[in-house]
Parts: sequence; structure tokens; C-alpha cells
Amino acid sequence: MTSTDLHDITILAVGALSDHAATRIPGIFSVLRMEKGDAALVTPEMASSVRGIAAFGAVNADLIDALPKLEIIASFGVGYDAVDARHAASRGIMVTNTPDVLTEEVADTALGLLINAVRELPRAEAYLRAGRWESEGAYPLTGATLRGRRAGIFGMGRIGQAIAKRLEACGMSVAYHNRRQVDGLAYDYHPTLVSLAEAVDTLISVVPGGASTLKAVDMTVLKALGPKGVFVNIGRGTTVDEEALAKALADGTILAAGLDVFADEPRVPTALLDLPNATLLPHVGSASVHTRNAMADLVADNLESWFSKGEAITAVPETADAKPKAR
Ligand code: A2R
Repeated sequence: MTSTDLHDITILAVGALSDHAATRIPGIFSVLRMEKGDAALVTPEMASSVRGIAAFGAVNADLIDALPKLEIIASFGVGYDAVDARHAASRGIMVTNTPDVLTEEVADTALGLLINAVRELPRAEAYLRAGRWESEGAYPLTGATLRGRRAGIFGMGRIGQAIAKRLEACGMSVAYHNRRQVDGLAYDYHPTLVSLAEAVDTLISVVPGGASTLKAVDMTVLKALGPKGVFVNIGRGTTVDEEALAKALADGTILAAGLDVFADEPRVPTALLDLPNATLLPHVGSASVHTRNAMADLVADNLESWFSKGEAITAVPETADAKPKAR
């Protein structure tokens, strides 16, 4: 199919597009916009023409069903728990995500969160800005250090392994828990999350969201991590029992936490906001212009490849077998 033909194909852009995405995708396709994924917002024009979704927000089963010509949902981000991929698969619709291009950026953010949590850098900066260095003297020594820490990675996938490399460079030991041991990886494997938490004092969660990881980090895991424990979450907020985490931070069950993700974003529980030993970021793991542009390019490239060659570049496992519809 020529590039002129691709302009005849209608893509629905759902959610807020970056400047780059808002230039790149309409440069290839004809684009309709929807502020948020909601079947009630589907117009007759959308229902009769949309063949692809560029998903910068949630896409549920109702929205999929409201678009009878839909063939592909190209989702922005490596985690695609906000897209009903199983429902898409049941209708033969392809779903793609944006792995790899964000791995190093997210791993950098995880390391930053860990250092912030352990060495209290945001609190030290707030101390300086409040004039307290001048009025009260040096910021107190931090009780915690990275020296001698033992890290456990919950989710030793692409990002988990990139984090592990950084932790090794910081002199930390690394162990992990996945559902399956990763072939050829020398780090200690733990068949359960609790046994990993018992073996380490620093737990980093980088698993996908969804039912299989829902509130997996609960009070039992936090107790196993122990009073020197630091918990970092760079994966999904739903993976943690936030109430248990706030309690564990407040009563010393664990020492500190660094969180980039929350169960009900952008709302952050007051119980976490109130805690001095929680360092909190507004889901900025991959949020540099460089990396977000690369992610937007992969969304566009998946759509372009699907409609010009009949193949997706980065299909999610649920829809790996989906094929373009014969027309
Ligand atoms: O369990 P496995 O063998 O499928 O390993 C995956 C692991 N994982 C889990 N581990 C324990 N219990 C589970 N229920 C579970 N579900 C998945 O998480 C795999 O090692 C890792 C995910 O790695 P990747 O698929 O390579 O994803 P990537 O690019 O590292 O991104 C991870 C997540 C995204 O889904 C977003 O939520 C976030 O980081 O940005």
C-alpha cells in the first residue's frame, strides 16, 4: 500500500497525544480524536470508518465493540493493562505495545527512586531550599545507605534486567522472582515473592499490572522485607496493597519507599502523601522527550506496518496470532 493509500485509513487517537505523536500519526493516516476511551463518545463517522486505534489511554471491551471495522490497537507504553487485549484477541484484533525503547529510561528512574528513598535526597533539597542549612547547619546523616544492600527484583524482564545491571554497578547483590526462572541469568531465583522479600532488604517491583499481580506486595511481603527494607515501585500501582504499604511505612515495618506508580492515578492516597519516608513521583518513569518520542514512533510504526505489510512489529502475546482482515 502506498503512503497515499494510508491516508485513506482512519485511525482513532484516544487520550492525550504528545506533540510528536500529534504530528507523526496524522502525517501518515487520517486521524479522528477522542479525549478518553469511552464507547459513548463513538460517532457514526467513527463507527463506520475507524480501522485502527492509537491508544494513549484506556481501551475497554465496549469501545472495541463499538468500532466494527477495528483491526489494530497500537498502545503507547510497555504496560497495556488499560487495554482489554483478551477481548481484542477474541475478536481477532491486533494489540501492540512499545517495549524496549523505554527500558533504559525506566531503569534510570528506578535507580533514582531508590537513591532518593535511601539517601533522602528530596528531603535534603527541601531542607536547603527552606534555608535550614544556613539556619540549622548540616542536614542529618542518613540512617540508610546503598552500601551492603541486597536487592530483590520482582519481575526480571527487560526493565528488571536493566535495573539489575545498575544495582550491580552500585555494588549491590541481586536476586529475583518471576513465575519462571530466566534461562542463562546468574542472579538467585526465588520461586515465591515472600521468599525473595525474606532474602533481601530492597525490593523493586517491575511487573505488569492486571489480575495476576493485583496487590501481590501485601503486608506479608512487607513484613518479610523487614525494618531495614526499602520498597521501590516502577511497574504498576495496582501491584501493591497501598493501605498496607502506608501502614508499614508509618509503623516501621519497613524503612522507606520510592513510588512512581499508584493504583488510582493521578490520585495519590493521603496516607502516602503524609509520610516523610515515602518519596513519590507522578509516573515519570519513561517521561523524557527522547523516550516518549521513540514510544510514539513505535505506535506509528506498528500502525504503518500493519496496514502496509500486514504485520505488527511488537504484538502483545495475547494477540500474536491476529491477522489483517481480508478486504
Ligand atoms: O512471570 P514471568 O516468567 O512471565 O516473568 C515476567 C514477570 N511477571 C511476573 N512475575 C511474577 N508474578 C507474576 N504474576 C508476573 N507477571 C509477570 O514480569 C517478566 O519477567 C516481567 C515483565 O517483564 P517484561 O514482559 O519484559 O516487561 P518490561 O518491558 O520489563 O516491563 C515491565 C512492566 C510493564 O508491564 C509496565 O507495567 C512497567 O514495567 O512499565
